[in-house]
Amino acid sequence: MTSKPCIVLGVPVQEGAGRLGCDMGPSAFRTAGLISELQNLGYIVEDRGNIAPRPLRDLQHPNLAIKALPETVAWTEAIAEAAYQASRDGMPIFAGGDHSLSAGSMTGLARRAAEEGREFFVLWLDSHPDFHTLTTTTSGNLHGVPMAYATGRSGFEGYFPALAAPIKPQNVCMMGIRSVDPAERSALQTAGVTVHDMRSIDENGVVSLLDAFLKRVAAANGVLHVSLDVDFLDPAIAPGVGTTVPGGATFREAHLIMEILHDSGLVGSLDLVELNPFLDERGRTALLMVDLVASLMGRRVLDRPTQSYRYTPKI
Ligand code: 5AB
Ligand code: MN
Ligand code: MN
Ligand code: MN
Repeated sequence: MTSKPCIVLGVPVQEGAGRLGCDMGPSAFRTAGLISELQNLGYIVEDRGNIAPRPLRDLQHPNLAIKALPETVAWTEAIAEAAYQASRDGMPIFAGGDHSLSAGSMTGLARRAAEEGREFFVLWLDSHPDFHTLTTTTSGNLHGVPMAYATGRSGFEGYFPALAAPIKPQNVCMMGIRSVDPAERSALQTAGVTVHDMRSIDENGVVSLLDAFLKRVAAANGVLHVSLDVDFLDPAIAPGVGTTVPGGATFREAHLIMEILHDSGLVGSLDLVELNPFLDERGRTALLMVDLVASLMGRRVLDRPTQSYRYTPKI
């Protein structure tokens, strides 16, 4: 997929989620073999260790439901800068950490893409759209806002860092969606984001939905970021997450998405988020996530391309 090194960044942020434990995610990913799997596939891997948040500032928002706003902003500043730097040096892989991580990763990566004159796309694999603004969130858990922030929805100004390059909603494709709050639903109606809910996956299958999106990325000579929330997967196979939603992607659907993404040669960066090792069962969710990374990065069952190989890989 890439001859560039894989740059692994641990991001032990947990303040964005409703329950504690995502801070152990980076350790669990490393214990599950993230680094060695990548090396076994032939990549040079640079593990940059764990990111630390910037100093806290006193921030208060009129929405009193919001939790940990200073902490989340401090993390977002640090992650965005690390993402911007790492994307110059290789393929960044963010081992989270809750999904507030993506407020930093996506915006730092989008800034890099804009500077390089490349169109930036996001494949969002999640049961939730995370499309709340600071005003609409009722839980106050800021892992529910990163996509709204990164696409430039209003209400983040003066709290979160100013966006160097807002992501075009038309460049975002969500898959696996099955839990949407009323305010998110009405915002998504007009936003221009492509949303494939689980029913759409049931009816069409992941292949045609993903192919249509990848064709658009390729036609724009775009760079693709993949954001993988553990709760995209069915909780029966991935219990190590705080926000389980039944009816998620199966083992094969998830792997097939990763295999097709690999063959496309379009993926430039990856978030692995919402793993909560405290809720996991003997590491099985961490191991499954690492297994999916291996498929994304080119592991094959056979020693040759599969028969349905549809892309000319850009190696
Ligand atoms: B996740 C919910 N919409 O705002 C909210 O896991 C859930 O990163 C957010 O996708 C889930 O609290 C955030 C009910
Ligand atoms: Mn999420
Ligand atoms: Mn989610
Ligand atoms: Mn979650």
